[in-house]
Amino acid sequence: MGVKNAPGQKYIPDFVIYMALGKPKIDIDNYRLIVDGLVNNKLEFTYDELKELPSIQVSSDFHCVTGWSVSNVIWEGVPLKYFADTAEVYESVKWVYFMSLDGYTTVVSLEDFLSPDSILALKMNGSILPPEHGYPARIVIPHLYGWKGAKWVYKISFLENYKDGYWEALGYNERGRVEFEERFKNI
Ligand SMILES: Nc1nc2c(c(=O)[nH]1)N[C@H]1C(S)=C(S)[C@@H](COP(=O)(O)O)O[C@H]1N2
Ligand SMILES: [Mo]
Repeated sequence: MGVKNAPGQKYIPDFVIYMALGKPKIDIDNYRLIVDGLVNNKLEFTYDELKELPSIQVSSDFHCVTGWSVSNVIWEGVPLKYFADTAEVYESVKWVYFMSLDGYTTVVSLEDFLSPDSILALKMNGSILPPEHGYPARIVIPHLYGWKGAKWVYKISFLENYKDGYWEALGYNERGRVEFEERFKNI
C-alpha cells in the first residue's frame, strides 16, 4: 500500500522527527477528537472511545517531501471513511482540514481522505503511538507526503472550499500525492 520507490526520494533507516511548532503537552483525560464542518452529525470522541472504533492495519512506506523515505511502517487505527460515514458529510464537501494540539494545520482532498488505507492511527509498529510521533492520534494517508499526516490531531473539519494549512500557506501543494510528486503549488 502507499507508494514504493517514490520518485525523487531516498530511503533512510529511521524517521526524522518533525515538530514545526514544538511538542504539545497532552492531557489525555480531557483530549477529544472533534469531527465537524459540513456534516449532518457533529462527532466527539474521548481517547477511550477512539480505541473501541473499528480498526485496521496499514503497512506502507513513509515519504517526507524534503526527500527522505522510511520503508514498511506498520500503522493501526480507525479508517478515516468511518468518520465521514458516521458524520454524514454533505454532497458539497471537497476538502478536509485537520487541526492539531501544537497549532499545526493541514488539508487534504475528500478523495484522498476516503482512500481505504487512510486512517486515524493510534498505534505505530505494534505500540501505542510514541509522543513524538503524535500520541494520542495522528492522520496517516500513505499515498500523500508526510506533512499531510497531522500528529496530535484533535479536529477533522469537512469543507466545501479549499483552505491552506501551515505548510500549504508557505507554498506546499494542495493535494501532496507522492506518485505525482505534488510537492509545491503550481503558480
Ligand atoms: N502536528 C504536527 N504534525 C506534523 C508535523 C508537525 O510539525 N506538527 N510535521 C509533519 C511533517 S513535515 C512530517 S514529514 C511528518 C513527520 O512525522 P514524524 O515526526 O513522525 O517523523 O509529520 C507531519 N505532521
Ligand atoms: Mo515533512
